[in-house]
Amino acid sequence: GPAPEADTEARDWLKRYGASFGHFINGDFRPSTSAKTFVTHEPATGAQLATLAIGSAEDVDLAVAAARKAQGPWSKLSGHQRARHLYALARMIQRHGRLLAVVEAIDNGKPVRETRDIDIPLAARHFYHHAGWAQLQETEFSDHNPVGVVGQIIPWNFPLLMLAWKVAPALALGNTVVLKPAEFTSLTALLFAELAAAAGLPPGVLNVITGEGETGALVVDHPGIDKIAFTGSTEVGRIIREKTAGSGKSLTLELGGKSPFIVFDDADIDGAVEGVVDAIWFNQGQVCCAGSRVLVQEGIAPKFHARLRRRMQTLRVGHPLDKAIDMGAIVAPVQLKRIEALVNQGVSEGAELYQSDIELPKVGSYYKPTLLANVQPTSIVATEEIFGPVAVSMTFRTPEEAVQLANHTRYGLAASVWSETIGLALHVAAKLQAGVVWVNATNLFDASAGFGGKKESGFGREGGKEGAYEYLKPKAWANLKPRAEI
Ligand code: TXE
Repeated sequence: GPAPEADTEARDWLKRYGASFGHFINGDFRPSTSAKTFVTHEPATGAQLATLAIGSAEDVDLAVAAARKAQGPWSKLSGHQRARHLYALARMIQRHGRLLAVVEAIDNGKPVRETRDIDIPLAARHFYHHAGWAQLQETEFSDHNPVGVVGQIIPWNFPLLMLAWKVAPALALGNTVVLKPAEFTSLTALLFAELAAAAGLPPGVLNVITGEGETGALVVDHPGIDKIAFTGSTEVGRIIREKTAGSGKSLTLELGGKSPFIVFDDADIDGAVEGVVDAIWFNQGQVCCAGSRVLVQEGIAPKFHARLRRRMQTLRVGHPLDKAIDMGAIVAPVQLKRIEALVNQGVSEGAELYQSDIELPKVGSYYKPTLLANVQPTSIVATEEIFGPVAVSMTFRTPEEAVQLANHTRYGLAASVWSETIGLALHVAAKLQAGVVWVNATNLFDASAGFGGKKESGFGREGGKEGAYEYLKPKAWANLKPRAEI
């Protein structure tokens, strides 16, 4: 069952704030200038978890002003000095890893085993990695300046990890931040802000404004912000792109996906089945690069589906703090309803529905591991991001047909290719329209590898040197006399 002492540590942290939070501005928590609040719930039980402030225009003004004031001195620190701050943040995440993991699991509904082993360590790693880029500021980026004050808007599927992906490179390269976490999952951002202050991060370098989409829009529209970095739905990404066009603000977008997972006849079948488990049932399928479209070569299809369905039966769904579970709760009832509606529509369009026979917990937002087989490429479940534990599968005959099916989407975030013939896998990988292609693997991330999309999955990269450049502006130094001759 749920781990009781871990639960107590998290509850004590919430109690310290009376389960009611203001914004984090200029190094301190302060109440909102407006009286408007919203309530965040525990996906596992539906119980009320905390009351959060809705950021007003005035709150955003204050945060931007604090970030602006801090940006000059922050950017004038040596790369080495900024690196020390990033190392301190990384160590803080590690030292409080258990508390962060439990708060994240309670707030988001994802298994604590995953937050403990994946979300939190990867977040720490991201700060360590970017401390390295800060160290190299003077040598690698001498002809670049920081962008300035950055507005960062993040989603709820990997709350602390998405914070790390955005905050670490921004701070490393001399920018300051106004962060707007997702309304379903603001708690680890607030806890991180508390830890950052304790680690000695100068006031104003990182500000956290909570709220819903309207608060996000206030950040996007604020004239004192030089860049917006957004991860979230394609719809909101489109609005932000339109709003920032012609505003002088820089922009990076990481949006939805409908990533193909291609299994050839000669694939290691057990490896590929485990791959699907990771691709679509990890984090309840709420993963932007989830391998949600399983494309299987005809010859292997019956055997592959049989094994996949058998494996599905063994997945355990339950309370996020229960370390024996494979899947936790869906982030919110509204997302659960969206998943149910899409699956029903898929079935009405002719898909074969397979779900495991397990019983779900009686309360809370849970959904069974699901497979929709024999899906038509034009069916809504083959084209729309479901963002839940639902794999859709189709078959193909030739590699050319696999490539065609795989690229038949408006998205282009990730892809996964499974074959024991490496020449075939690489040949196909080269033709896939995706920002990242995994061969005989899936969902692999590293702070040093730039992650991002093609097509309507967005633009810009997070992680690695490409990601560092997203937080810099090049500056050419004209030290040559203009010359007319060619
Ligand atoms: O996303 P939103 P939602 C997809 C996924 C999911 C769907 C809806 O398919 O089912 O989006 O999720 C803020 N101006 N992804 O509704 O609304 C919002 O407060 C500025 C994929 O939660 O895009 C939150 O902080 N900001 C995705 C953030 O944007 C606005 C992860 C994301 O919320 C805003 C999440 C506005 N007008 C959902 N409106 C991925 N790529 O990983 C909202 N926000």
